[in-house]
Amino acid sequence: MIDLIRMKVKAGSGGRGAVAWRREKYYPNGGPFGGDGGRGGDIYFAVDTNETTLAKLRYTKNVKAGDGAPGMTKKMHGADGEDVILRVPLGTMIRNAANGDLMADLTKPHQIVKIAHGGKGGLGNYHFASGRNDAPEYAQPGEIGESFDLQIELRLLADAGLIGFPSVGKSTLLSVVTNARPEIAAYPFTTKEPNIGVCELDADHSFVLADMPGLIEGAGQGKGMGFEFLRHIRRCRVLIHVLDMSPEGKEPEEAYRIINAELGSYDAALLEKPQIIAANKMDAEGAEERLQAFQQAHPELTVYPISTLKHEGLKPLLYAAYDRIQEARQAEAAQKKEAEEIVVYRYEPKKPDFTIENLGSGHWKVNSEKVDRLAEQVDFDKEADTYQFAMTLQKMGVDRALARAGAKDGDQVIVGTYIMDYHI
Ligand SMILES: Nc1nc2c(ncn2[C@@H]2O[C@H](COP(=O)(O)OP(=O)(O)OP(=O)(O)O)[C@@H](O)[C@H]2O)c(=O)[nH]1
Ligand SMILES: [Mg+2]
Repeated sequence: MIDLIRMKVKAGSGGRGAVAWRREKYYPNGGPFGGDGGRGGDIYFAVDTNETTLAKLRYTKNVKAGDGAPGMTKKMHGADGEDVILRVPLGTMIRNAANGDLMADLTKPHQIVKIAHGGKGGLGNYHFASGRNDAPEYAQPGEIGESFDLQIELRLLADAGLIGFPSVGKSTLLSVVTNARPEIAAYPFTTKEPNIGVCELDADHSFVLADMPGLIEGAGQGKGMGFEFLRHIRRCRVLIHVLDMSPEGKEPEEAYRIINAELGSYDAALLEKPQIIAANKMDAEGAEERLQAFQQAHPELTVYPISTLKHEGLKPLLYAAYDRIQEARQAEAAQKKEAEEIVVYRYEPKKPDFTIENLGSGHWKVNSEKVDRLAEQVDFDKEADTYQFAMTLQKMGVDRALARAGAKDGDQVIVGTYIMDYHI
């Protein structure tokens, strides 16, 4: 079963800015004219509700988005790199394999997340022209695209999960009450990975149901791929425990006991989940006696006798499941609300509003969205405006940071798309 894969992703790098000169009839020795490099492509993950496994990505080991093209003459932008969108099933979790950090938890249909950001394109040389240097030979290189080693895990997001020994009729039940078409056969371990379907009781009542591969004794220690299956069960809100009442099946009381012992040995929290008992194959001869024996052994349990084959007894079982799912949904919502209410003050360490980049040969760049926005509003032809802007930068600590980084009197500082002279 494929539900845990690794892959490397690399966003595109930005294209290099161009060093070019204006050479036209009336400007034989025109100024710098090199355009900016294109942006590198991003890497996205998107939920595709038609997918139920990660199988399609199994052999995808390296994914790379397109690089931005270099800038061109006449201040023309290089083309942006192609983005890549990888489609994954609902319930996919994406982790940074280097440190285990959760980068995305895709729990909503149509959710899309950007995992690796493409690098910015470098600025062309026309940005670097200034009073002191009207022929800058310098253009910025493109930024390198982000790259990650990812661990991608699928945990099925089902409201209810069908559990039980092999061949008890879990997949048959799923096929009868949902749109899913799982494989069904008379031999054990027919289901190798969970199937998922939507059970629509009526226009307003529906839930997501998944069958699980059959569990056996020792599953809680990993036997019969037990770990793989139990991982999925963790995310179900409610469990429907299917028992085989036909004489061919394992004795129901024993089956019930073993499965619960395995759940508990894997993770005690699984035993806290609401469990509904479906006594299947009631059409078989001798089923009635087995049901009675089971009920006597477990008077505390409500048992729903069904025949999946004959479509009998299904409605009461499904409505009971629906009610428990609703209770679980409401409890989750209340818990979430409580968590939101508790967090009133959150400590946010203050980040500086800018960073300083040394471009070499006396050129510096101030990287800052805030400063870029301010610069947009400044009319650099007006001395008062320019002065005001310089004062703001000083107040923000940009001058100090430049001095600390080693800027010298007369160096050139790129702010947004403008060049300023640096004076101590
Ligand atoms: N008589 C009778 N047979 C049933 C009923 N439900 C399922 N079966 C039969 O039981 C066998 C196993 O059914 P599956 O649905 O594949 O069982 P499963 O629990 O999904 O089995 P695994 O995937 O191996 O864990 C098939 O031959 C079904 O036709 C029922 O209500 N009555
Ligand atoms: Mg099955």
